[in-house]
Amino acid sequence: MRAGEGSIVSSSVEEYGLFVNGKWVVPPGAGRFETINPTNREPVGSFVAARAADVTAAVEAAHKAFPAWRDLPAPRRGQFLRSAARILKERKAEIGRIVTREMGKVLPEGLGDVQEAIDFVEYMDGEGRRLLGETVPSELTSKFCLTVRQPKGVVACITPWNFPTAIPNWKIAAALISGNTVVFKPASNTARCAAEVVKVYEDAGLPPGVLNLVTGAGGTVGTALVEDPRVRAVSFTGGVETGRDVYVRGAQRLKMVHLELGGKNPQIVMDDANLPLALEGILFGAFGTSGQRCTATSRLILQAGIYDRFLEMLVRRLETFRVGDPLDPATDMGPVASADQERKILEYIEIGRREARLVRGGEKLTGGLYDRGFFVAPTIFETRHGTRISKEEIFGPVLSVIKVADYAEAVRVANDVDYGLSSSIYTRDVSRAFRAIEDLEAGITYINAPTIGAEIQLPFGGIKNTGNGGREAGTAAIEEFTEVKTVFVDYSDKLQKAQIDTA
Ligand code: UN1
Repeated sequence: MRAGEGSIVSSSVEEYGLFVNGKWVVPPGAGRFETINPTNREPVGSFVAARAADVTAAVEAAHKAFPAWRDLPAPRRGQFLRSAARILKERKAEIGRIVTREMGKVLPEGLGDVQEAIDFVEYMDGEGRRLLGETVPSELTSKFCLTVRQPKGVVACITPWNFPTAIPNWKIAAALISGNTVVFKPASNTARCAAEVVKVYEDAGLPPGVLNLVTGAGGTVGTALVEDPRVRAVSFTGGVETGRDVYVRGAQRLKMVHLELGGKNPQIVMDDANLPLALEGILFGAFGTSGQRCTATSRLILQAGIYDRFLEMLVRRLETFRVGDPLDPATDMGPVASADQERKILEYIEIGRREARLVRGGEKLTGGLYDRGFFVAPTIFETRHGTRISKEEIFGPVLSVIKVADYAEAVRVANDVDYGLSSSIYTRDVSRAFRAIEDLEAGITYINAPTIGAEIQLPFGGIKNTGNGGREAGTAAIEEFTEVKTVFVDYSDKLQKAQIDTA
């Protein structure tokens, strides 16, 4: 926000308010928290720790704005998305740098995060001209049967820190084009990115109350949102534990809760694979975003015939893999996102040291720049299937390498985890590749490509503990945020009884 329009610019760190009913507000007496740059611990922004009453005010604003927004034809709602996409494009370089500063992913990925937001917002603008229903024949004469999509009302979008502009936009743009109004609760450690996303919609001229931002602790803000009776649906991306809590609270109130949770995604490399290609795939899949994608590859399942050779190729390649300042174009991998992340990853590395063989990395990096931020070495363990590191989500640059005898064992190992988001197989055997599409228990399967990098025009989501059945992105995004109404139009001018007059 611009100075004088709600922002209070202090000499040290910029302060942000909540965005409620079209205004940046600082509720009297509210506490604050800061976000920091994980590369050097410098502050990035200061934000309001909203309380339950502040959440209520945001829901109230969204509730009041709903009727007029719902009544606006979807293609005209799309015009706001078109403006938002244009602003995002104009500000891509600037916002991409903010993503890198606040979250730590390397700059090309920070820019990619914003590009994914742009792609999706543009795509949803187009969806506003479809919002497809069905028309089907009636069993009676002079009768028309169809379905239409209607918004749910006020929806809550609760988002993680790992894609701090893309994932909020996946939810917000889909919710808005469908005619809902939104209360947006971002992860606390990327609140600045969230504020930038909201500013984009503000500058796009979105009517007051249609999109509201509440920052603060999940236990307070998230809970108040999920429990408010006016919030009709909750879309949550984050960890399993919080997701389960959100689901249970929502279930008690019979709300639609959409969950996108963890992953333990495998890349399988068969003996017949293109090994240099599979090597580039595992580097990007396992260590891109410092392993902090829900889709990141955390298990490398190698067939015995290429096991030693491929592991050696990987270890050799990592000798020239650079960990450092994510703004430096020479850097391959930046820090992990926070002190909490670093602690959790190092704990798992300790567990791995006890139960598996450490091949490479396995430590916090120290010295120079490393001492100021949260840097963990790209880490590789050789392990048998079944160890904790081979089955639990770590969400960091830690890869478990597992040897298998054949395709059947590869699939058995790949599937024997609690999650089912992404999966990948490298093989030159086309029949086996198609077989794997059927066999791998996951919402997404890649053939000869890494487990990360899904495109926004297709559904995104997973099975087992990864979610509760829904999908984001693609046309599925519209399903997430709409109710289907079934309509029968009888123009026969007489009472026609289905199932009775047709027998
Ligand atoms: C996530 O990590 O939750 O498919 C999202 C990908 C990205 C999105 C990841 N397009 O890797």
